[in-house]
Amino acid sequence: MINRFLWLEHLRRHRSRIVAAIIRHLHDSDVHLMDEKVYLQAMNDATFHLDNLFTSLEIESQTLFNAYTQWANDLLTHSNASSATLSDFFEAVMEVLLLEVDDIHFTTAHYQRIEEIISQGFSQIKSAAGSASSAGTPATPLQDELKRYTQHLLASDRSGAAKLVQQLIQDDVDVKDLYRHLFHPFQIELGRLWQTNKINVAQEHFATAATQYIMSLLYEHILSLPKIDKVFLATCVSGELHEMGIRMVCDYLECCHWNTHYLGANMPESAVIQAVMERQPDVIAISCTMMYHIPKASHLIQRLRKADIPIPILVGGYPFNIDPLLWHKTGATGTAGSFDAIYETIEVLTGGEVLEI
Ligand code: B12
Repeated sequence: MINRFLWLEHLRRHRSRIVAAIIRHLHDSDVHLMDEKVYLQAMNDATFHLDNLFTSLEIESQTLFNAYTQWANDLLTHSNASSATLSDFFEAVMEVLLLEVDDIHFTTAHYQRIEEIISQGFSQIKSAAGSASSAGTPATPLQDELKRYTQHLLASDRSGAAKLVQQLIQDDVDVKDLYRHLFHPFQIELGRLWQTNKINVAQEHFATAATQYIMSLLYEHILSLPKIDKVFLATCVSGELHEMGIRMVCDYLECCHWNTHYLGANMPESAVIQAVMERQPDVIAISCTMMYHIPKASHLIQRLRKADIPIPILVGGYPFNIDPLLWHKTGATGTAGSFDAIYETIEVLTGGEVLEI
């Protein structure tokens, strides 16, 4: 279970004030000369870094904080900001937090814990050139098709990408392979291109929306497949906008003859619980991409358990692929990363069932 640390709650309660103090510390006397847009951006960035730091401490995951510092460093390097910016930021965090030590809510020992996680995070950063590159990826099926699909969408050619997929269906390519070897790697590559400043937010949004559209063209086929008497109910935690991953998982499981009940992004806890009560699924799946949403996944699981719902609960998404011990801390029954591993896991959890056609 994820512990609720009172000292972290204390810092969270004072987050806005701490963020403002960090900005003042970083920009010194220039702070009142800052353009409003620049100031708001600095506030957003600082809040984002702090939320990730506080969550790493709360879930006690050095692994995730290391991944975060690497990611933030890569992002800043590719955005042409000075590579010292992130370390400047965390130095300012330590200066500001020193003034917060009051020996009652926030002690020297807590301060040292923060110092330790930050210094370990920084000691493992690799140069951005190596860490965010896609070079050296092994050959995969549909590799050429993936290249062409990417070319179409980066050239804003949605119908070219759709025609390519329709042709693959006509050529009897397994729909599951489209998820495994086309849509999934394409979305990951899109993230890398955005992070390394090779495409902008609009290009990323366009390509993601186009992939959603192209996936929807497959639904007639996917939903008409025969189904076993099993239901997989899937949701994102509240605040979480990344729903493509769990949507793909649902489509994939429909191809494996499961029924899925997909709730999508940003689901309020009570509505998830109500849907579970009404639908009575065989497996509940909770997806979470942003690290700072992990406590919400844990909280939702606690509420489901308290409601005496004896259904296996899986958690998964980006951070769970980085820290292999994380699922356990959320109180879930398990996790899995790849489509095949997810299918195998739910088959094991529910005893398997042979499709009778
Ligand atoms: C598309 C996208 C978005 C879209 C999402 C649209 C949508 N409809 O889903 C939008 C524009 C909303 C978005 C917003 C943001 N994004 Co975004 N996004 C992406 C991107 C490019 C692709 C996501 C995706 O489709 N992945 C493909 C799927 C298949 O992968 P997946 O989700 O991991 O799912 C797999 C497994 O994890 C698993 N799985 C998933 N869920 C579950 C659940 C269970 C129970 C199980 C068992 C398994 C499982 O199954 C899948 C198959 O293997 C990723 C890049 C990436 N590497 O993922 C960035 C990425 C996740 N985003 C990122 C960021 C920073 C953001 C923003 C903060 C940007 C901003 N400044 O606003 C916001 C945050 C929004 C929020 N509050 O949630 C970063 C996160 C980095 C980090 N360290 O935190 C990434 C990694 C980009 C990058 N490389 O920098 N994003």
